Amino acid sequence: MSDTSTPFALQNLPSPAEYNKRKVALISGITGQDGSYLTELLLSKGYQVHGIIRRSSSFNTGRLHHLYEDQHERPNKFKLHYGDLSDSTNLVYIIAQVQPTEIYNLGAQSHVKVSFEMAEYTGDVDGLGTLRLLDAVRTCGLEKHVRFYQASTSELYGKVVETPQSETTPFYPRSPYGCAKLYAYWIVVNYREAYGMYACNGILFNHESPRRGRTFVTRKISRAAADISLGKQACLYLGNIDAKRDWGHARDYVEGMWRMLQQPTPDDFVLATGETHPVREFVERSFQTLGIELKWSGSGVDEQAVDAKTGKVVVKVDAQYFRPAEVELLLGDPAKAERVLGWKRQVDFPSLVKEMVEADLKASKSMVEDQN
Ligand code: NDP
Ligand code: GDR
Repeated sequence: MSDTSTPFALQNLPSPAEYNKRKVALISGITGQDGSYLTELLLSKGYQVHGIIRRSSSFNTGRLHHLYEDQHERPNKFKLHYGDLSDSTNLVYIIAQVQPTEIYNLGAQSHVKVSFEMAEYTGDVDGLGTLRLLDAVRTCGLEKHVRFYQASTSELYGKVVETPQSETTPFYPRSPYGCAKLYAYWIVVNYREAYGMYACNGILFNHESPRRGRTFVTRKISRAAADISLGKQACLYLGNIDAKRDWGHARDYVEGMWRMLQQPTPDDFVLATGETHPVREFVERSFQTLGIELKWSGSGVDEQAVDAKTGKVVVKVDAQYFRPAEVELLLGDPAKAERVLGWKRQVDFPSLVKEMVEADLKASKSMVEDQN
């Protein structure tokens, strides 16, 4: 049998039990939507939080701004490190330095449509990046010490095989993003089984918030509705408005991530609301929140909606936003997470839409350019 031990392991490590008396988290993707909420949660629980950020010519830490300032007062509580999921040596170095007790792998090229244009890059970062991080843990000899969370996704289900989708539903990804995340899912399962690592897949359905990236459909809609209501934008152009998603609030979902790493044994869990809504309904509710009723006409790529009061076209379907292959319906079954983790989403769909639209209305009114 070949030797799979780790020749570069850190020396003089305490036993796993002793090591885990500290609470030290390392987050890849800390500058993203989920990274920012997770950082808040872990700091509130007394963790020392380390994050991996990418070097960028433009400012990319806007979502952490309120926490970053605190860093000067709490220098040992929150620290950012330059790094990238495509750089193995860098990952080994960061892990050796930080010696985390929990790693949350949230870093990814996370846009499904972009993954069709950048398929190889998405495979490298979202798929192999996960392997690099797991191997970095092993290289440091920390595979029995660290708990590892992988940001898996409902995009693994892709084409509808059954609903609601649960931990036992077969996967059928429909994009290079979904395929890359499929590799990541299985390499996590494999390292758990092969090396006894505490590694979990959180199979998370769509979760949104006022911090959602601006090119994802919910935030694109909430921003446009706010700007249209203020006369700052004429029309919102969208792709497939009949796609259905199970949308929850990101703050609820990061709580579920943390809970997964506090169990006696590692396992995989779906986090979802158990409800599904078409993109069209998100559009209608967003405009309703601002007192605008929509009247739809046409069909397919010729569909559009007017403001019922003014008769102006405010929403139009645009073929350029359609995907080469679509995930038509996502509806998750969170029963296992509710039973085992005691997790339940707190924010319902109407409240989510309202919070996002009101936040964008406020930002648009005050003309403040946030960095999301
Ligand atoms: P975001 O797109 O908001 O954030 C992605 C993060 O990954 C950013 O911090 C980004 O950095 C970072 N990143 C991108 N490429 C690299 C790289 N090469 N090396 C290191 N970091 C990188 O995603 P979310 O916060 O919404 O999602 C978090 C994770 O959860 C992702 O893995 C996503 O695929 C997954 N997921 C998300 C769901 C959702 O509905 N939000 C549902 C299920 C899974 P930068 O800021 O510099 O771009
Ligand atoms: P998704 O989210 O692909 O589910 O992936 P997105 O918000 O991009 O799309 C949701 C649905 O809306 C349709 N759609 C549009 N989407 C975008 N982005 N822009 C449009 O103009 C538009 N018009 C219609 C899409 O076709 C799709 O059906 C998100 C990401 O966060 C992933 O990282 C994560 O894994 C999954 O959610 C779960």
